Amino acid sequence: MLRTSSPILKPIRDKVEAGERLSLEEGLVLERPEVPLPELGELANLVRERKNGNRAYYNINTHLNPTNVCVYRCTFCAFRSDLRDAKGYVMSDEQILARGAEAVEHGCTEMHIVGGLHHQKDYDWHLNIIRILHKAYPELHLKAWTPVEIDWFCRLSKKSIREVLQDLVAAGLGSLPGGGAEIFHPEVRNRICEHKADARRWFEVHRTAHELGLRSNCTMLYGHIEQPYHRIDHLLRLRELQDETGGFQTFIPLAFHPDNTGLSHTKKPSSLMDLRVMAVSRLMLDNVPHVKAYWITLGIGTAQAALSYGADDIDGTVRHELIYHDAGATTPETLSVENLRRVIVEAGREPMERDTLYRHIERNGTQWQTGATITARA
Ligand code: V47
Repeated sequence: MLRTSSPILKPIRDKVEAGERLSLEEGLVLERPEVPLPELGELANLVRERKNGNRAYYNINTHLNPTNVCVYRCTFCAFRSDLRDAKGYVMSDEQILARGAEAVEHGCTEMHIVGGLHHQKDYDWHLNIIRILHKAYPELHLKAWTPVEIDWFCRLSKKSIREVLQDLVAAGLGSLPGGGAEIFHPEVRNRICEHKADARRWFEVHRTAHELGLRSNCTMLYGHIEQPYHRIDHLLRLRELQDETGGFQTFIPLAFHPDNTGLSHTKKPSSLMDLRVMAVSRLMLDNVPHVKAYWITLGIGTAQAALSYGADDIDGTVRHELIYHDAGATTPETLSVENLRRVIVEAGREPMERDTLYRHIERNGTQWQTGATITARA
């Protein structure tokens, strides 16, 4: 039984307590400012603890962005570069392999790989990144390329989504990250990233990945020009595919960082908005096992609070993160395992290391082995 008492939340509270699904209209109620945030948090926490108990997951991971040169000009992006800009770069195979070596030295279980769409790099250049890393470091899980990139590879190779994903799996791809989702609704998408893969294509890539047995994540970029309706619509579209395939592991709400972007006139979302979006996401996405409070974008304090507002994961050690730091993130570049665990314990949760596929990791320093699969209750 919950302590909440607000009349506006009563019918929703009854449904959540009974484990029933919330509608679009109810999602819009949750978004209303008169709904007290602590009560919303308490409801989301009920779902979070039902699914994942007191545990909070983290992993030991690193990022790789092979190039920032990009043909697209998404207004929210501070990372992209033109080929001739001073900040433009392309990594060589040696540099990429050195990153793999560094990851293994640090005991990483995962490398998160995304980048710009470089108009002078062919399909095989991208495939080769996965191939050489997997060959040299087969123990490292490669979580790579968003649907925006997969769609680009389809154009480069004239292959279907399925064929491209099959090529990538054969090269060593482990799973897909959640990026490129932004906001699906065309009223927003057409204003912030009109050139790139639309919602239909984004879902086609994840559906095909799930059909091939791959797991993937999903995200939502919030706190820019979108309205509450667009966020709820976004969450319901994700919930619909998850009903169909069950292939999403975790949802990550991504707080917009405006510095050095085409939307630099907008303000970064407040911590209160971050917590509201976290809680609403947990309540609406009743079929996604995990919700992640990505500390890089939220900041440590808000990520800690988010562990009581629906989130059960804080991502990982992270290293070489550029997308948020180019856009003004003031969080550190990496957190040590000791610090990650301290952050979780301070938030009153029990830290548990996981791999990308949510299997428990048994670790002794940089040596590790995969244990049992962690199952979140439906
Ligand atoms: O798709 C880009 C977002 C995403 C900005 O799957 C921005 O585990 C805020 O998807 N302010 C990439 N957000 C990051 C991403 C991700 C991160 C961590 C873990 C996982 C996972 C996925 O970052 C992009 C876009 O939505 N983004 N620029 C910005 N200025």
